[in-house]
Amino acid sequence: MEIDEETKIELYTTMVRIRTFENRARILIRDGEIPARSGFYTGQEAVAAGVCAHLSPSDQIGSTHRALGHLIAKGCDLKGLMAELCGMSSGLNKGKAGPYHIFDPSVGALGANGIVGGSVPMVAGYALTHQLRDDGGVAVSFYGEGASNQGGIQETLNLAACWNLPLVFVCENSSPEVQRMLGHEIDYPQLSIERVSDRAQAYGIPGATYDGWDVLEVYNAVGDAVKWAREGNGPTLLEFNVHQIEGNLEGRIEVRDDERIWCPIHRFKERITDEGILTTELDEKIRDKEKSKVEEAAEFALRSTVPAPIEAFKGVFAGGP
Ligand SMILES: Cc1ncc(C[n+]2csc(CCOP(=O)(O)OP(=O)(O)O)c2C)c(N)n1
Repeated sequence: MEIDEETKIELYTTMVRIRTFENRARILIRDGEIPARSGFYTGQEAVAAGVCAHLSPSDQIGSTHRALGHLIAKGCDLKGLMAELCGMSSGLNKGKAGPYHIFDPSVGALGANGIVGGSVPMVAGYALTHQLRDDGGVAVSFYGEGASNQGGIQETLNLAACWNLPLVFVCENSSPEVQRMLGHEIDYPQLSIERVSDRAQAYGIPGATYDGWDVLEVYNAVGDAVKWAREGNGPTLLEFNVHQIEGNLEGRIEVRDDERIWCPIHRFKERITDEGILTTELDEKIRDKEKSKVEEAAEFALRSTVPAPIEAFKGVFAGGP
């Protein structure tokens, strides 16, 4: 699929926004302003950007314990997001969700989920709603390879296939060598299941594995799967190999030389620079703009107030005190 220049810049900008936001959040954790640990998405930005570029606010995503990238790409308000991380009453969920359960239905972000694989069956409910309403909407479920053997995910794959749900399964595989699947350790080629996406054939749905560090490859693969789902053809299982860039990335957007080969932002920057789409001036403009938006979000969060203790009882149970 030919991808236009505007879309390429949009994908690049989304990835820069995620990296910039997470780097700022790392500093806030270090400074004790975010009173919780958070799973970071550094190195996986191409997947969230490439997936969410195909979705509108009326399409939903279900996310993981590394949700910030997904939530930002889906359009969550940066101020509300940062304030939520800091546990403030101005946060998207009034400071009650924290990093692992942030959600924002207004943009179709069903939310982070601290339960590995937990959001997958839930987001299938949105897919069923789209099907019943016949509104052409889709739902996307993000999960990791560690989650992929959870019973709830296998049941959801089965149900989505049986009911032909408009649901795209997006598995971000960060460690292909530690799959606990049949065929990995025994020599039965006819039973061999080596990739998460190999499971798709058992459910009779399309499935394939792609490079998750190549944002254009992600964009193209998801474009086909989303179109397939919107047209009523049912679910697809997409697996993206990713590399989680570990280490101390505090406050810097660039990764170390030895990490660059895996860095989706660096790779894409080189590519669109070679294509003459990204100039040094445009790159600086994008980075400055994202940095100031993230800084505004951090200032907003730091100026906010923590919820009063009584708030703990509100919005939790119907009929509470
Ligand atoms: C049901 C459940 N089991 C175990 C955990 C503890 N846990 C947190 S992260 C994690 C690993 C998840 O691996 P994967 O799904 O591949 O995601 P990744 O961390 O690689 O992005 C585990 C086991 C959990 N949160 N929920």
